[in-house]
Amino acid sequence: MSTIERVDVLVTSPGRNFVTLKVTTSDGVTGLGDATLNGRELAVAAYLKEHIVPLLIGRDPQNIEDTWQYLYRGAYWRRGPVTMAAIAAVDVALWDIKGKVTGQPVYQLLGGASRTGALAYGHASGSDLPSLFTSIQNHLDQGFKAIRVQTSVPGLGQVYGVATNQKPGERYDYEPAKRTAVPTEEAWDSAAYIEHIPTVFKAVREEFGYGLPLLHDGHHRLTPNEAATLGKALEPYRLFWLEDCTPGENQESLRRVRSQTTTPLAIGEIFNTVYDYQTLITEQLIDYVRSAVTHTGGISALKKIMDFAAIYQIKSGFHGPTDISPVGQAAALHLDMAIHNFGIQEYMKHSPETLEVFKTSYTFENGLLHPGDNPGLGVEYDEELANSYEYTPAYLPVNRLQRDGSMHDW
Ligand code: EZ4
Ligand code: CO
Repeated sequence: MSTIERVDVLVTSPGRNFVTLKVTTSDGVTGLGDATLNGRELAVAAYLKEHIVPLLIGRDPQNIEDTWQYLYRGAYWRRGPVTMAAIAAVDVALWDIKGKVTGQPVYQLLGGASRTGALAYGHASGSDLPSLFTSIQNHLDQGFKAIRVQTSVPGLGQVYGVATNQKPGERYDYEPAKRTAVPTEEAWDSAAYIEHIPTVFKAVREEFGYGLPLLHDGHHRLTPNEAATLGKALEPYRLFWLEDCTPGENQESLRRVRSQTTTPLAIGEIFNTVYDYQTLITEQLIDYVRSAVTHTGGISALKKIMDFAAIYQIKSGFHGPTDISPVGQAAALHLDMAIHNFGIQEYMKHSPETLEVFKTSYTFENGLLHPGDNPGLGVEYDEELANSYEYTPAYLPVNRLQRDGSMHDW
């Protein structure tokens, strides 16, 4: 029997921080898993090193489900982003190994291809309408067939999702986690935002027409009633979805939004288990599951969430910002290929420096992502190059109300 012989927790920082788990079997097969938790990376690295790696040595790498249950139930302390990112990294690395051992790309092991590729959406942004239009056009020129739209809000400074450095032909390069000793601070005003966003979508529809799927991320800032107001105001512009319109800890609060607007709703990038979705799914309060494989316990767990969601006609829209490593993104793409209720996949291209450390086999053609057909996930990690990039602390920003400086959701 092949056993898990060695497990390495690899931290690198080619412009931004990534934590990768590398599992090596006694047969010399290696598997990779993503354990990156933006702004809290070393907590997951320590959880893995101190508490999980010792438990993996000697286990049978083939038994993915048993290992998942061993780490989830066996810890006694369940759930939470640190634990579930660590379990995800193990799960994904074992799927990578199973793919390599069987000579199959992971999506084949998950049931095979349900589609020719995963419809991807890119991130356009602008501080005003002309720069936003340039950014949208830039994405269309790169082949994107669906686009997320974020803009500045009059009277506010830097806000979530707006790249400051975008020129025609350049890669959208918005990284909210800044390499500062303490988080940067942004100012917020929900009323100004709710007033402004519908005017932006009106202008974008007038310029680009109604055929282009458009998305928007509210980034957890509104109350249920404010979110309902925004959803209604956006109905004429037929969004593909409105994401994270309100924080999701209280699942029941989505009832108010859902009952008041037909704008499709997506949520879940900070959720970590199926229980975070239970009410949202069974009451059909959302249309799209936003989880990342990396933050939801891996391929095994997210596949189960999607099978549960399928019963309620809810689709996937997995999280794919650049703080999900290429390993995490590849894992999402294999799941995207296999599940029936795929919706869309977020895609922010990683920097050239990142893609030198992580050699990927996935492709982006005609608006669709494909994971490639290499055995396993199709990602290789250049450890020597990775070691030349030292970990640099970075924090996501915090948000304060412009009016009086109260802390608000970022
Ligand atoms: O702010 O991943 O939809 N995407 C997002 C992301 C998150 C970052 C946080 O690390 O909301 O840009
Ligand atoms: Co989001």
